[in-house]
This record gives sequence, C-alpha cells and structure tokens, in this order.
Amino acid sequence: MRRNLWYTPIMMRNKICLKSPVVLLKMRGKPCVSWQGARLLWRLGRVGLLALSVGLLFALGACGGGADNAPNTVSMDQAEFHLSALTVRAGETVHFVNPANGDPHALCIGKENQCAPQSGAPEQLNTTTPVATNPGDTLDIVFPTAGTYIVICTLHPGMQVTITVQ
Ligand SMILES: [Cu+2]
Repeated sequence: MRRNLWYTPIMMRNKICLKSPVVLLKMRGKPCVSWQGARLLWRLGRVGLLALSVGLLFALGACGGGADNAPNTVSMDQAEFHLSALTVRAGETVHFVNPANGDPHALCIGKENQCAPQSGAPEQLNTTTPVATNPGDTLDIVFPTAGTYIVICTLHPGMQVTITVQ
C-alpha cells in the first residue's frame, strides 16, 4: 500500500512514465519523460551526489585538527608563546591566536622585551606601540619579506617567538 505513494516507473516504448495515485488524482494522467530526459535526470542526480560527497569531505577536513595543529599558527599561552620558533615562506600569513581562556598580550617586532622596528618586518607589528590582543583574538600577520624576525610581548618578559621567513 505504502509503495503506491511513490512514483512507480513504467517503461513505455521510448518513454518512462511515472505512475502514482497522487499524480493520477491531481493530473488525471501519467507524467512521462523521454529516455533522453530520464538519462539527463539520472546524470544530474549523480552529479549532485558527487558534489554532495565532495562537499562533505571538505567539511570533515576543515573540522579536523585543532588550532594548535593548524599550519603557521602560534598560540599564546599564559605568559609565553606555545612555539619558540616557526619557519614560513615569504608572503605567508602567521596566525597569532590568543585562546579564549588566555591572557591579554601586547605584540610587536622587538628585542629583549622592547619593540624594535626592523626593515622587512610586517607593517602591523613593526611599531613602537605594541598591538594589544585579548583572549579570543587572532592576529593574522603576513610576513612579506625573507629574514628573521622576533615577535615579543611587552607584557611578559621573555615571551618571544622567532619567525624565520624563507
Ligand atoms: Cu604576553
């Protein structure tokens, strides 16, 4: 009985007809599609399925790996960077992540707990006024030029990470 609610395909000469009580009631007839039309529908269905699975895979991939494992990411612990050194390629972005349960930090290019602007360093951090980050903040910094840059936190003596740009 229940099966009758679904369209039942019926093959006719060169057409597929769909028969269902609902359609019969509503249309007093059978909607028919030609073989070409059926093939097109079938192909569209397959393409849709493929797109859906690919999208699902991407979504799963994006969810895998926490912030700590993400590439080019330096997270900030209570009074230090999680990493002491990181190597990236020129033009890449480094993500400085202040976790939600972290502390405020103030970052700049520097030396021995003082901001010390350096040629080639990313503009945003190449300042004598450190950039404040609060828990939950992420600073995305592009390192455009090859060189070795030390990012420090002026609030926490000894808190620094050396970014080598190749
Ligand atoms: Cu700090």
